[in-house]
Amino acid sequence: MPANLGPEYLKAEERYRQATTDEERLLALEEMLATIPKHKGTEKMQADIKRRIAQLKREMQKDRGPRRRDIFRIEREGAGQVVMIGPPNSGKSQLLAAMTRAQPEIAPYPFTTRLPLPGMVRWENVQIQLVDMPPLTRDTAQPWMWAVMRSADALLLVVDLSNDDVLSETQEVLEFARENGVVLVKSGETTFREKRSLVAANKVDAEGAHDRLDLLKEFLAGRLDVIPVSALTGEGLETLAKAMFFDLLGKIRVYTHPPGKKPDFSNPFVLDAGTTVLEAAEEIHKEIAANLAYARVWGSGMFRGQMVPRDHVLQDGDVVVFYT
Ligand SMILES: Nc1nc2c(ncn2[C@@H]2O[C@H](COP(=O)(O)OP(=O)(O)OP(=O)(O)O)[C@@H](O)[C@H]2O)c(=O)[nH]1
Ligand SMILES: [Mg+2]
Repeated sequence: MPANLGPEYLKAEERYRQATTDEERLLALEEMLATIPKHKGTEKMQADIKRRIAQLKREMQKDRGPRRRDIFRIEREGAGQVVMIGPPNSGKSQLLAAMTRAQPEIAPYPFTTRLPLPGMVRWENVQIQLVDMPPLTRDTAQPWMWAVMRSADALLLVVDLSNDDVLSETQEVLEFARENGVVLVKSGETTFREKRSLVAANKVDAEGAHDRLDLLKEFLAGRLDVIPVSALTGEGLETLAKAMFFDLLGKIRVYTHPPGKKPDFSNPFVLDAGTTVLEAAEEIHKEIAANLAYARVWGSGMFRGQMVPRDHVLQDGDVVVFYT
């Protein structure tokens, strides 16, 4: 037995043993691989896990046919996939309808939404995929919902400021998710179980909403950022879309063009914040990266077309021209 297997790995292994379906087995194996300490002593184990994953995937491919899980898999589109979660009736579907062209069912009673439904949020010159989900409650949550949440780029927790129970509802969702291996965190680097998340405090138009908003912020104490919105009046939706792009997905927009041409500002390259000139070249065109001599950058204040080294970190809105 090699030393230093962490508690996360041991839990994943336990989940693998308890798994009753191939999907659960696969998720557990992938988590085992992600959490196993990477050193010489575990090389054999790592290889063994990889072999089991490959074999399981082959088996799952074999008995194809229209499989249940395929109905619930949502193809990622745009700058990133943000999955909405929250208590019943908080206005998730209304928010999807307000921010995208999707037409979900919306009703004044809980448990309206039964299936995931994606839509595209258009913000400035980028698009973000937003996915509506059924409410997340202990009595009604389906196993596929955890799979959708885990494969999302980020989560948007939608809570209801018209409801006196907003704090307990919020806490309940956070706890329930954590128990199922989905930990909502603010931003930055995340581990396997953590998901970058943001709270949309919806129905800010309702009576008493601002008092509840203050309580909610106090309750979360900076653990998660809170953006007050109204899916009904549209208040805060622009701010929310912007925060989803920059804070939640951690993206920037960069423009480029061949030397001597004009950039196309309607068509940005969407890159991770922190991307360097060389990494950008790699994303945009491998050939350029291989022969990159230097680049010029316009934007981010002090840069007016000056030469920058390959490890220069790009900012949102930069125009970069590569010279090979
Ligand atoms: N006042 C107000 N009402 C809202 C707002 N957003 C949604 N609602 C209302 O809240 C109710 C529930 O909205 P839904 O969008 O169906 O809520 P949901 O979270 O999708 O509900 P489930 O699918 O059951 O989880 C509806 O009556 C909406 O019209 C808002 O910003 N302000
Ligand atoms: Mg709904």
